[in-house]
Amino acid sequence: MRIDVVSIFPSYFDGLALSLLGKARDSGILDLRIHDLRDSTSDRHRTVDDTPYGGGAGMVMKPEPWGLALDQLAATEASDRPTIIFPSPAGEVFTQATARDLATREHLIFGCGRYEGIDERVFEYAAELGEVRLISLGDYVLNGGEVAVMAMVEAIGRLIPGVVGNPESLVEESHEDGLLEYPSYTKPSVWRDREVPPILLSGNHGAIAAWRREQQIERTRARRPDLLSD
Ligand code: 6GU
Repeated sequence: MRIDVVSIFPSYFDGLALSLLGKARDSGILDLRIHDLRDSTSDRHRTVDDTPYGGGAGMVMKPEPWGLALDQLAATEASDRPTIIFPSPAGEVFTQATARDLATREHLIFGCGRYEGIDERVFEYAAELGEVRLISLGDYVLNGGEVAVMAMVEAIGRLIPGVVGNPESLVEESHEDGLLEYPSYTKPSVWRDREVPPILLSGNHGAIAAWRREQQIERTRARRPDLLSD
């Protein structure tokens, strides 16, 4: 899978060289490339923003650098029509289902906005190059798309076959079956007077599976009743 990220703060993404995603990049499963939007400017000051038409607070990202950057990235051999994602608090909410969907794509391009946003015509133009998605991490506001894209790339990247060593660990996770994960314990069996639930030491795999299921349902009801309502 090919993933391109465009940002005016490319060093945010240094962390993606670490851990499982770093390994996936080294092995060639994931071709992840980070691009500086300012490399697509043509003035001496490498300007990426300007004041909003109609007035108002803050600055808006200019369309020209985005047009150049998207033209270059959409024309790669990675796919005919990339999926172009703009992180935005005004977008659809990112879920595990979104991650599963995006993990099947050949080529993702993420465009990280800053300031008050990107000139609206960029989204219209991008739709000529690929499928455009505006995606939010949740109902709160970040200063820009970078942190949101880090989260999305990690959630998507770990679903690419071969990135997570043991595929079973992908199945037994919060949200994969619509429920929160069951509690986990390891040695010692007693720690600071607290015992591991005895059923986990019983060796009865059927009873353990049933107990874990109950725990999942109980936790989901207590913490995330919204997940059970449909
Ligand atoms: Cl994707 N971007 C920004 N700037 N803020 C957010 C977000 C995205 N998702 C939640 N808050």
